[in-house]
Amino acid sequence: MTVVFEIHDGIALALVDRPPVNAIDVSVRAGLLDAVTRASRDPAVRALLIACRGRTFMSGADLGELGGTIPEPGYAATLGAIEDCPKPVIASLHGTVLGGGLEIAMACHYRCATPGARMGMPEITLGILPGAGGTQRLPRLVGTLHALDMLIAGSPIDATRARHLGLVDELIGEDPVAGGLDYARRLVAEGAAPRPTRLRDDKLESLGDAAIAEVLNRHARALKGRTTQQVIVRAIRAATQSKFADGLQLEAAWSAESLRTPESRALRHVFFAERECGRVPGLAAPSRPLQLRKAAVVGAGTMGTGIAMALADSGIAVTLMERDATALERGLGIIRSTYDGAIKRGRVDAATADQRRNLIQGSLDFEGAREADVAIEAVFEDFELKRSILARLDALLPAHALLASNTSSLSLAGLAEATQHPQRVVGLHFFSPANVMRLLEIVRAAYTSDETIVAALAIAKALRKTGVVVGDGFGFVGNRMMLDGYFREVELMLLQGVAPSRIDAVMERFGFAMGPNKVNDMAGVDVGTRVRSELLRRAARQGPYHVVSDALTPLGRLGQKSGQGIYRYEKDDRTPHDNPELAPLVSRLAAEHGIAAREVPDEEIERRCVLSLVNVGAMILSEGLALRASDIDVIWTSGYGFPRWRGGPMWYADSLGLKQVVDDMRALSATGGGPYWAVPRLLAELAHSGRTFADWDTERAR
Ligand code: T1G
Repeated sequence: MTVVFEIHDGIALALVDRPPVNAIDVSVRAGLLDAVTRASRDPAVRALLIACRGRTFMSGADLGELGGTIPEPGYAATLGAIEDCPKPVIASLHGTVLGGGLEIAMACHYRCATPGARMGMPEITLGILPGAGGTQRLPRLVGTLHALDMLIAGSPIDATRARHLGLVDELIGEDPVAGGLDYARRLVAEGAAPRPTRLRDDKLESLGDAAIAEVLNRHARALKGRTTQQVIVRAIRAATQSKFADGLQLEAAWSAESLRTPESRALRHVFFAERECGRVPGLAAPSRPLQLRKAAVVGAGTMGTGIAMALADSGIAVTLMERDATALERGLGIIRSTYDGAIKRGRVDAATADQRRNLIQGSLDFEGAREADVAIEAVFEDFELKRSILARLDALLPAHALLASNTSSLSLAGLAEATQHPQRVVGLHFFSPANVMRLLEIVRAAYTSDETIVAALAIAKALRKTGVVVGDGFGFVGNRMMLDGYFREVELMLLQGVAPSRIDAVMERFGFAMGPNKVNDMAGVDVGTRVRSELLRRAARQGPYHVVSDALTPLGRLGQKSGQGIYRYEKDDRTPHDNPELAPLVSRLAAEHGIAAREVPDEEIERRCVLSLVNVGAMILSEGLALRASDIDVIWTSGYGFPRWRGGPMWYADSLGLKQVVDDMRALSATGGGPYWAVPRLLAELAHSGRTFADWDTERAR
């Protein structure tokens, strides 16, 4: 029974129980409708309380149900019945009250909330216009401007703010059922009457274009390339300019339309892909829960300090180890200034920052590893140095502990062979800044045991990272696609005389937050050169292969940090300017590699950049270095800035049609990329059989 109906001293209780997040499907709607009917008819009932079992009130419509026709009773019928109930209906909120869950609450006459409740309308993150009255009732409860901001931001607000805005009428204790019943009894005792939200117009004010533009500008960065905000604005206008019933109908029609957009289908794909990537077929459930109280991190450079903060931010005590006091002090200084900056930007309060900072202790020896549950080495990319560090840590760590390397290019198996327990060695490939970036590539080497992978996935969850398990190949997944695909093709276009700023403009228009040449300069041209030199020890690559960057590095043209790279930078300014030195260097290199300059239209720039990713992605799948095409989409959308609303490179290829993609790759092989445009076997097969990468994932999941 999804909705349990009980009566407690004249108060009817509709208790929703659909784990794990009480997502709303037809059984929930039918159960609520039945509860309203029974409460209305029973003379002993004075009011109806709607509450939920488990960790949260309803967290939205069941996304699985949104793909097709929504079965009856639908949202309009269910929420209309709640709103029209002749007795007061109260919603008692706890956990994450999102989307359709908040819409149901807003159709109730009164709302109370536990202190930890958070509520919001995240539909924009899924490319959907709320479809259950949210855009029509929210402005009536919190005012039009706040409603617009909440719908555009998509992020939840806490119970105190909700109380302040009038979305919640009462804050109760920790128990939503007991507290809700108390509140309902008090309302009945006070003679509170039903209070349909649709009739509450006092906060409904029309918004002028300037006010709307101000809200959109405030979220401009997140809205880049998006369209859902436009229909949200239309729905908000309808709320202030039409009768409630008309606004509701318009919203329902526009919401159904939004569900059919490629943008929404892509965003929902990424939502589920991020939940699927944590599942590795064939892995047994852990024999004991992960113990993660203490960690050891070796290396206090950019990556080591970021990893230490990611651990401390999740409440884990960290020993940060360095070989000399200067390097250690520098690392601890980076940590101090990072937390100070976070306090200044209001990202964290001073007390929390102190608490986290104090969880990180510096050390000039490895003794701290004796009590660690996990040790992560994050020193610079030197094979022998990393092997010696892993061997020393392995000798000190307790038997249950995990031993990890943050390498982005070296053979994990080769590193693991330096230890006595290679089965507990795993790659934890963080992305810079490691305390911010959500992606974590979990690299499985030939020796890595199932238990170790299970523990690594649990560490990712504990750090609130998106952990994706990948194979121990050349550049793992993300970097391989960047080096063999995207950035290699960019460098070829530079040799063909295309200006870096044009390539960056095209890819930023495509939806990347930053163009590839700017990323190269920001990350450090030398970093790419060093990673490549390590990688090319593992496997050769046909030239020209990143010859521009690898010519800039020895010249000290390292990018932003040296004032020159692909672009030129003024002192203390990150604005890229054309670099007059680049063109002559490029012409010389082009001549050396026999590459002729030619006109490359914008459309071709985009196609070569994106399809080079798809090409290498398909090869990686063929080689079994990624479990799912959707894992690759997660890696690129959460680690490399590929626009989420395009679903990731593999989903995007499906949306183009794989037959077209194959034809394009064959045509592109004539543009000079030759062997890099050979069509991977898997891709040719899928295109030939009219299947997609998504089909391939589904087939393999069976
Ligand atoms: N539908 C279906 N399944 C859902 C779901 C949903 N809305 N939300 C979560 N799940 C599944 C998820 O796939 C996972 O499954 C499990 O629940 C736990 O989730 C009409 C149209 C609530 C904050 O956008 O943000 O309402 O992997 O791992 O980290 O206008 O889930 O275990 O098999 O994420 O604790 C609006 C989406 C919908 C909220 C919990 N609602 N969910 O986070 O757990 S649109 C949302 C979340 C809508 C109306 C419109 C998070 C969470 P599995 P989890 P978590």
